[in-house]
Parts: sequence; C-alpha cells; structure tokens
Amino acid sequence: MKRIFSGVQPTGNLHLGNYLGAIKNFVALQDDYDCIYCVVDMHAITLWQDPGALRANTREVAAAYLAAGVDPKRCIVFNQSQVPAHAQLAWIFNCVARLGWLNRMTQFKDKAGKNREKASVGLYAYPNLMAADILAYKATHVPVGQDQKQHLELARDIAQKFNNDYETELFPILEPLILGPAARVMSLRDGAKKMSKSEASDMSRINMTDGADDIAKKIRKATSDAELLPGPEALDENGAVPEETRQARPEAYNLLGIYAALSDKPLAEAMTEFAGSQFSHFKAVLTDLAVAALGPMGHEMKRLTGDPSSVDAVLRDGAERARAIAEPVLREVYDKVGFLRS
Ligand code: AQP
Repeated sequence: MKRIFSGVQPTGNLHLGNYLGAIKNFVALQDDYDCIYCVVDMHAITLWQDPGALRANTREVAAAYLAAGVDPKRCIVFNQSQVPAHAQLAWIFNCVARLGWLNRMTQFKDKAGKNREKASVGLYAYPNLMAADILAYKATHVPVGQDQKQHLELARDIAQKFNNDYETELFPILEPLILGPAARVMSLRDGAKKMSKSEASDMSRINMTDGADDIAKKIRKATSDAELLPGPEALDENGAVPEETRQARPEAYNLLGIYAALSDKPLAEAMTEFAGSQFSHFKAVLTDLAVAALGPMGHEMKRLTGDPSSVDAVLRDGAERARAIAEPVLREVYDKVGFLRS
C-alpha cells in the first residue's frame, strides 16, 4: 500500500485551516493508504516555545487527530522527537540541500520577517527536517495545504539529489496531495492573508476548540463586501476560482470555500446554493454548519486533553511503530553515505 506522511506543528491555536487543509484529509486517506501522522514538535521549536505550553500543545494536536477520526490502530500517530531518525536524517539532508534552494523558501522569509539575522538556524533549515520526516518512512504521498507546496518540492529535490549523488534509488519520488476546495483557508479579517495560528487577532481564525458562541461571533464579524454572493458562472472550466476573480472578492470566495469543504460539496454546488444571496443569510447557514462540524470535535479534544495519560499512550505506541520503520531506512542511508557500523 502507498504510504502517507504528514504532520502539524504543536504551536497552539489549532484552527479551521489546519482542520480543512490537513487533518480532515488525514481521516479520509486512512482507508486507502498506510498513514503516518506526526505531531512535529521539533519543527515547533524553530520559533521559541514555552516548554509547558509545548507539552500541552503536543497533546492537543494528537487529540485533534483522534477527535477528527484518525484511528490510531490503523494509522501511526506519534510526536517527532520520540523518533531520533528524523534528526539523524535531517543532518544528512543539511549536507545534501544547497543554500540557494533554501534561500528561495518564502515561508522562511515570511516567518523571519525583517529580523533575519536573529532567526534561528533551525527555522532556515526547517525544510530539510521536513524532507527527513517524510523520507525516513519512504513515504510517497504527502497531504498538505497549498502553503506547504514549495517545501514539498524541495523535499523532492533533496531525494533526487541524494539518489543521484549516491547512485541509488533509495528514496521514492514524492507526490503532494493538495485536496479539496479549502486547501488554503484565509483569515476571517483579511482575505489576502492565510488563516494562521500565529496571527495576533483571535477573530482572524476559528479555533478547533471554539464553542458555538465564539464561532457565531467570528463568522458574523468576518469581513465581507457590499455585493451579493457570486454564482458558479464565476468559476473556470475546472470548477476553480480564477485568481483575478478571487482577488477581486477574496473574503467571499474564502467563506464559500469553507462552506464547500465543511459540507463536502464541490465549490460549484455551494455557489449555486447561495448565488445572489445576502452575506447575512449565508453567514447564518455557515455558522450552523461550522458549529455542527466543529462542536463535537472540540468537545472530544477537551475530553482527551483532560486525560493526558491516554494521549501519551497513543503517542508512545505510535513512536515505537514509527521507529520500527524509520531505523532500517536510516541504516540503509548510513551505508550509502559510508558511515561505518561496528
Ligand atoms: N490557512 C490554511 N489553510 C489550509 N491549510 C492550512 N494549513 C495551515 N494553515 C492552513 C495546513 O495545516 C498543516 C499544519 O500546518 P503547521 O502547523 O505545520 O504549520 P503552518 O502551515 O505554519 O500552520 P499555521 O497554522 O499557519 O501556523 P503558523 O501561524 O505558526 O504559521 C499543514 O498541512 C498546512 O498546510
């Protein structure tokens, strides 16, 4: 069976973008793939994390996977730092990837901002660790949101360069799986920015643990425009929103995309439903849908995080199964590189 690897950083404020862009797809994919879902705690410390908060957030991401429907018996669910092969392989990839490749990564530029000189080396080398995460399991498919596409292309380049340099076919070719109409969920306050954990305003995102009142308030106050909602004739022949059309009304298309993803409908069908409607009517329907989808999951996440030993047991079991796959791959890599094994 083809293998999938994906992960979410335990950096707090898990939101609807993380759910629709990643976690919801994790659940759908577990029937057809051998799935490894990681809480990438080593990625999280590329920016400062309070140790106590990191522990709590690690359990919260694991709880989100489980509450969304990831089955820890069928899938491997674990946190990255419990499997040393990630860091070991990342070092080798630090020596394979080229500086020029990393210099092109837009996420580093965004996250380092103007203070580049003060950014951690880990933040810069983050894509190499991400390549190691995936390739330590020889995973072939990686479900991520649109924002991670550039990192995946880099991971593919690293795998190819390693294979060329060491004259091997050890690593497979990676395929991104960017799924559904909400591969990029935008901020509720500014349709030009992605919904993000680190955005200061909590009104910009719907958190996975938000209650009905907060969800309703955030959707009601979400930025909209003065026009009626567009119909499906705005879409191109593939049922997607042309970029210029989106840029003209980013908030409208963002909310329609969220509606389509939450209701498991193609965007064209969602747009047919609301063509010519007022935002106020659409927002009321969207609120009910979001509360119905997120409410039970938020409750289950809170129940699980209230019982940390049960979450830790899932992570421990997952880590053991992950090590059993990654360690032999790492041994193969070490042999290719020429590291002596006594
Ligand atoms: N807005 C989004 N729309 C769709 N998918 C998204 N993802 C994140 N934001 C959106 C997807 O969620 C997965 C986990 O992301 P991550 O936690 O590893 O890191 P991130 O992409 O940096 O997430 P955030 O929430 O935006 O955090 P900050 O604010 O720290 O940068 C990935 O599959 C990602 O595509």
